[in-house]
Amino acid sequence: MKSSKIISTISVLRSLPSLLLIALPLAAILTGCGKKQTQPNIVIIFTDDQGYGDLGCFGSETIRSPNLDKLAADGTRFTDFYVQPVCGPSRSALLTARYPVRSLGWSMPESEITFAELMQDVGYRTACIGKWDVSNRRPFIERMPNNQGFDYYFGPLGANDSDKVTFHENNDAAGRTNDMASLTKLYTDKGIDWLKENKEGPFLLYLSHTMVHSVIDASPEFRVEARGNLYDDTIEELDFHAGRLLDTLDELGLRENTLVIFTSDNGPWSNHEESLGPKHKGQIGWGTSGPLRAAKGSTYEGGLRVPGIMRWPGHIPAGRVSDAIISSLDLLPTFAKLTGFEVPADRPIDGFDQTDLLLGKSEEGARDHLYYYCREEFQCVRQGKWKLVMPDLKVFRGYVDERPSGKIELYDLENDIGESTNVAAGHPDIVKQLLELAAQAPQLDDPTKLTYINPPAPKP
Ligand SMILES: [Ca+2]
Repeated sequence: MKSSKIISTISVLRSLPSLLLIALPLAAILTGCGKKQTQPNIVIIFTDDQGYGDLGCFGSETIRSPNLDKLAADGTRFTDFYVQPVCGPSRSALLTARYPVRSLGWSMPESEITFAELMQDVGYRTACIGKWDVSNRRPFIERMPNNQGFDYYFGPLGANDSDKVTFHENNDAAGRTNDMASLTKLYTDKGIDWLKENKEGPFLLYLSHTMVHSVIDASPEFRVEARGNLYDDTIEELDFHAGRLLDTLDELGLRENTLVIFTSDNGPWSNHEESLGPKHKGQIGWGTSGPLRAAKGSTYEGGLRVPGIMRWPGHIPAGRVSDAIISSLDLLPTFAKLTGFEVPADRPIDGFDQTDLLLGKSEEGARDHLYYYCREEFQCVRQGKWKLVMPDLKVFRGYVDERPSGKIELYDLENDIGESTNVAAGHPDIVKQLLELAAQAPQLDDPTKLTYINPPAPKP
């Protein structure tokens, strides 16, 4: 562990008794005395720009996704699973349980503590394969996966907007390709190899796909020319390779003791003309938010509510559909409970331990509310079925047609999932309550910490 994270070391020392409870059975595994592994393996399959409506089990009538549909049938499908509205911020929030105004998105500093680092400390082998996107898309070694908790890394540090990707393997450059159709199989092959090498567990595999971020492409065997929808072809290829990964868990006898999580980093690209830059060659990923309003970049639901699926046989109820509010922010505190590490105590943590929700001991879950951000601007808050959109918003993203209305907006998501009717005027008490909650939303503490994909040149 790095010296900059010494405070969390102190908090770990304080909790030695509970660590011993974990360490003892772990030691039993390591010494081969035949006791069952008590810490679950964890596999996260994270797609890019896949919309809420872009899976069979989330209502798509055109995409065939038998493997992920089966994953949902064997586990729990979360209808109210939230991420952040764009790539880098979504990843820093996922890895640290901290809103991007704290974890800083593309600009995530070395001092952030990821769940991978914490799991290394309790005996896990860890790998990140695929898109990283929290080191400003540059090889700043101190902010790359090997120094942020992952024993093994293979993938591109950034996105594929330019129709090519440059790989790193650990901290070393590892070639490049402009064959976007090859990426889903490549990452999956690497993931399967790593699983075989680390099957003794416990392990964490974070498989972070480039698809279906534009520029999209699918391999010839997944192209359905008659359908004429490359996006759907690309999702079907993702589903096929997710199936291969799940089959590998079965073949290695790891199905029962592996928690598998599937989700997307943000909503889909919409068909806004601003998205049709020449570099995309017309291959914008025309995903769909299903019944949700807007798309990637927006803080209407389509921007950051995405498919969420979790399977852990015998632990997570099978065939369940949950409408509890749950976020990728909640993974770190939940992993803490499941794997035996302590949540960092030296900094604010925005995630909640959702273990009881996962295990079926709670239906409502641990999360009472959720804050929504676009870039550094706080924009909305949800509590229960109510969602408040703040007035006077300044930021919007070019991916979507939506523009701020300038008014307070209140939506009843239970009865109006598409946020079509602003009911603020009829519910002043709810508006007041949510405005009080909004006043507590975390804010960027230092305006010089604005997050950028590419950091501005240093001032002379
Ligand atoms: Ca994305």
